[in-house]
Amino acid sequence: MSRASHSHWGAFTAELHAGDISAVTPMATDTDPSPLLANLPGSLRHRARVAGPAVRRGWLDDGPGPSGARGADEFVAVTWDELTELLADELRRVIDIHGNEAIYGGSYGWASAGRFHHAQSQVHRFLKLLGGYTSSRHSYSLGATGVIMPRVVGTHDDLFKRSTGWDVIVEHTELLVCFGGVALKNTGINHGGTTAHPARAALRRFRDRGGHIVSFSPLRDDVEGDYEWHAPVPGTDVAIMLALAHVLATENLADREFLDTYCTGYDRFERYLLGSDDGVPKSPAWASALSGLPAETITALARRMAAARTLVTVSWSLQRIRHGEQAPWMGLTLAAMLGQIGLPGGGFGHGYGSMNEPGLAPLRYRLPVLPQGPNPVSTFIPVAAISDMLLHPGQEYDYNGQRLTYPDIRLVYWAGGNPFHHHQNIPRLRRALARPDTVVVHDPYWTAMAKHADIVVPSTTAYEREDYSGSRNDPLLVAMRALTEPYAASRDDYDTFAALAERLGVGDQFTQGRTARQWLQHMYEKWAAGLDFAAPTFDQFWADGQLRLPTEPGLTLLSDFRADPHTHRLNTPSGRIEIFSADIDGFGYADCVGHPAWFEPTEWLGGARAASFPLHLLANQPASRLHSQLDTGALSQGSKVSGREPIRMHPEDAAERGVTDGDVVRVYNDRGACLAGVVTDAGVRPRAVQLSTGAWFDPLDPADPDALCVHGNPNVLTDDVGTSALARGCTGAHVLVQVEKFAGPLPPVRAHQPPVVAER
Ligand SMILES: Nc1nc2c(c(=O)[nH]1)N[C@H]1C(S)=C(S)[C@@H](COP(=O)(O)OP(=O)(O)OC[C@H]3O[C@@H](n4cnc5c(=O)[nH]c(N)nc54)[C@H](O)[C@@H]3O)O[C@H]1N2
Ligand SMILES: Nc1nc2c(c(=O)[nH]1)N[C@H]1C(S)=C(S)[C@@H](COP(=O)(O)OP(=O)(O)OC[C@H]3O[C@@H](n4cnc5c(=O)[nH]c(N)nc54)[C@H](O)[C@@H]3O)O[C@H]1N2
Ligand SMILES: [Mo]
Repeated sequence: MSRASHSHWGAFTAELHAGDISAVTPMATDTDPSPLLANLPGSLRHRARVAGPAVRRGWLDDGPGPSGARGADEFVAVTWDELTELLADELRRVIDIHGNEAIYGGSYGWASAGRFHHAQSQVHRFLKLLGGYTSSRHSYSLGATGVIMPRVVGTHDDLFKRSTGWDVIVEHTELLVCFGGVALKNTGINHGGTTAHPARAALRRFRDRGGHIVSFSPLRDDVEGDYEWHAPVPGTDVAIMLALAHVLATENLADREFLDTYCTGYDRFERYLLGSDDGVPKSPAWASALSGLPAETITALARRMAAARTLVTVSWSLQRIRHGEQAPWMGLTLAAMLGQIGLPGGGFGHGYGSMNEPGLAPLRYRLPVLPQGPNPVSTFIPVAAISDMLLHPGQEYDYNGQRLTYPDIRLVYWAGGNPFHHHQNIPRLRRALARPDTVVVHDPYWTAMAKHADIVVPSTTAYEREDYSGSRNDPLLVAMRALTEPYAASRDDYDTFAALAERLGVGDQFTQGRTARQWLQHMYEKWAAGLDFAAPTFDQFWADGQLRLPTEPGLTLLSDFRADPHTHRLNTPSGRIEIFSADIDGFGYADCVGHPAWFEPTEWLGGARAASFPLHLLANQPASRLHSQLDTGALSQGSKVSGREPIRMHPEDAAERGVTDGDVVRVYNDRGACLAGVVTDAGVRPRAVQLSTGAWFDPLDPADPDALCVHGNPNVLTDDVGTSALARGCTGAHVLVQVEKFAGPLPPVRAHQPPVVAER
């Protein structure tokens, strides 16, 4: 039997055998399907699935309260009725005694691609009906961009959704200058799924037409094929961009008319650029000393950029580091100085090669949504402040011009994300998770987060229920069939919340009397009624399996603003691009001033820390899976070295440490350590090493918060510090480490084994 479904990494048809996926065929019209589909076979009945509701032994025996045993304790199997009763009573207790603010329901994460069974939407809707929860803002993906770009260009979403199309780039761009490459390993993915992957073919056509690519990146394979590769000291991109700008300013190559008409504050920025006040011109020689790139290379590139139709693109990784606000802001400023913003094929791009979305035509309509009421609790945190919040209740902090206070969280509720994947400094996270009274996790799998929970709720996967999916830059709404029966006693998150809501007296408000299937139909019909064309009935859509929707091809980012800056004024205080922001300047932050600037990072090869930890680790997105999802699958497992996550390093760095391909090494710094398997590659910049995220956290001794991770999760090493007081975004992309050969007997990898679940 075979059936079709959809995922964040593409649409497919699955062959089914014995209740599991046995083979997967990509949607026929997808000309460059994601290799991640290969992780699906065998995933539905894998032993890492959570078979039934489970409660941590210590919590069951002693009741709610802080506990350092989280992550080390055994579990006790309970029935669904027992689970519903325990969890409902605990929610009631916390709300009655501590108030709704004491529930942290941010629940960040990617979960499934479906529109209805979207775990975050479900948990948020449920908690709102109970009186609300402390929420989180922005994402680990775009923590800095999400705050800085609305302030300086009036939007962050439109930078992706309404980005310059690949078709326009192919036809008009002459020079593509990439900070962070255009990594095709990342374009397989889109939130909500994507049925076409045009980036690889577009880059090929771009080159065939005579287009040139210049890319700055520590990894040669961040761009495929022939191009001009520069591998400066990681983290020095802003210095290089400043030096490019310096050449434009001093050689009269900057477009003054564009700066006068469409921007504000260039004069203030130029004083900094030229060193008028600090005596430090941000010249190519200055940037050369920081980045290791020859000054002449920078000067020559600036002249080439001014002479050609140039698109400057900044990958998202560059804002996932300390001072991450600066790279997108400075990339925009550089593009503004070139004066090509809004011209076909010129200007600014953010995230080509970070996600499939940039370069794709947007839908003309929004997709069907699960309606959400307001959250009665207004308290929120910037998403990556989770450990700070749990460790420092009552503490004040700065964020985006506001003075906020961390709430006192008693109950953490997670559905659809994995903090042991996404958060930095896992030893600190484990101490933070010991603080609340209760931790609740819904997940289909025994992730490290589930193993650290008190109450574990077994969710179905997207392939065991009906849904539909799509994303805002993809023309197809795709029906997701139930491929198999739910595994063991797992339940849809919706059904779990419906039962809890019923017990807590808000059952009717939560379900509105609908089954999941009725919700799908209801959401579809409500949506279809607002369209200006006749969509098929729900039954027809479901029978067809997909619905093609009109898109807006041929976009150039900010072309309407360029054509008419008054009618299309930007949503910034000046209505223009803010090269100087009076608002940000007014906040007085030492780590984010009124204009883009170079700040010395902590985790970089040019600083004092590199004396102890001389390698720059790139914790980038894995080519072999989406985050931690399906780490058990064939593609992910096939990439491991002696069962460990691969660490790629330059052959000279390996030789210096007496290690070679296939060796297991200990990667460490003063925060933690993990094992990894060596892969040498001359396409990695010397003194940079790559250890992608996503290997399931696997502590050698689960009772020790500082335990060695035997599997290779880089977040045991990363620093839990925000980008700046402005955005407090995630900074997990970079960390300094040392690497040494692992001498001892190799500990087994147990990450994908369930914990002990005792019968009652
Ligand atoms: N060091 C470092 N850290 C990083 C990054 C980095 O570059 N470097 N990148 C960051 C970025 S950009 C991101 S987006 C985050 C990603 O972090 P996450 O989104 O938290 O990671 P995922 O592994 O996708 O976690 C999704 C979880 O949802 C579960 N799930 C799937 N379907 C369902 C469902 O239907 N119901 C429920 N209840 N659960 C479900 C999966 O099993 C999985 O455990 O990581 C961040 N962390
Ligand atoms: N296969 C796969 N694709 C994914 C994901 C996944 O988990 N797996 N996750 C998706 C998600 S949620 C997101 S947010 C996006 C993230 O998209 P990005 O943040 O852009 O992805 P990364 O792979 O972390 O980084 C891209 C490249 O930037 C380079 N880089 C790192 N530091 C520097 C630097 O200082 N300077 C320069 N010039 N280059 C640098 C690295 O070599 C890296 O390969 O990816 C999405 N795509
Ligand atoms: Mo992300």
